[in-house]
Amino acid sequence: MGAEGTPVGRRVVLGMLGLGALGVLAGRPVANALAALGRHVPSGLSGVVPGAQGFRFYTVTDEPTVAPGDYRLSVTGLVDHPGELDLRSLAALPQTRLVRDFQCVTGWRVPDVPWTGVLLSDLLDHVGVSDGATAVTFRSFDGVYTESLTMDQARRPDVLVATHMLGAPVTRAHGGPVRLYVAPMYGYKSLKWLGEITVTNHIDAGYWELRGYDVDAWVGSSNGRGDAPV
Ligand SMILES: Nc1nc2c(c(=O)[nH]1)N[C@H]1C(S)=C(S)[C@@H](COP(=O)(O)O)O[C@H]1N2
Ligand SMILES: [Mo]
Repeated sequence: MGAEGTPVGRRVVLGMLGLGALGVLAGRPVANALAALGRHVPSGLSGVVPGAQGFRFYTVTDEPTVAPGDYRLSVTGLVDHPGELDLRSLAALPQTRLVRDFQCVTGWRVPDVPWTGVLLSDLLDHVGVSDGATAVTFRSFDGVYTESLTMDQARRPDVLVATHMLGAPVTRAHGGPVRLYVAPMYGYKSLKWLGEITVTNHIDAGYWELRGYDVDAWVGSSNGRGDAPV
């Protein structure tokens, strides 16, 4: 599979649900696992309903919410100036616009998506990265989803802390008010509901990577897929 616009197959959806269930079963009594699976089924099914512009909405938790005025992005770890950035502080940093495809590892791809926000590299310069830092870890304010990038990947000119996509503020369903957009990698790297950035000296395998996906998630050369690069 893998052509543009290919619907997510039943096998893939069941496969993803299965992976989620396995992760839960590994650590908890079966009754809890079944309850958890029940909670996750609606998210899995909503993932096969086409969203705006060809996106599908994916989440492994209930969608978290925060009022824009209460939003804070915490930046910690190996940085010179740890602290919290609100939406106003993010808007005051240099803004970058990218128009690039979005490709999910399950097969769907949305062409030519406009994204705007702060280059992660500019944000890292703003807080100052300490000597010895080699990686960056991200956590969503849903508290569950995590991702990471090497410092070289994080410094790329196509990795964005996005406040806008599709010409409007990032919606709650798409991870608003702030999400990551890692253009050259599969969608699971583009963490939604970004709450915390930690500069570190090691790679932390992310949510889906602990469940079998490649940590280096390049579109076209990872996860055994033959997609065209983004
Ligand atoms: N917090 C969080 N971020 C996430 C996910 C998630 O479940 N939770 N799913 C990822 C996956 S697998 C994809 S393909 C994209 C989907 O983005 P969308 O829901 O805006 O289409 O979000 C990524 N970021
Ligand atoms: Mo995905």
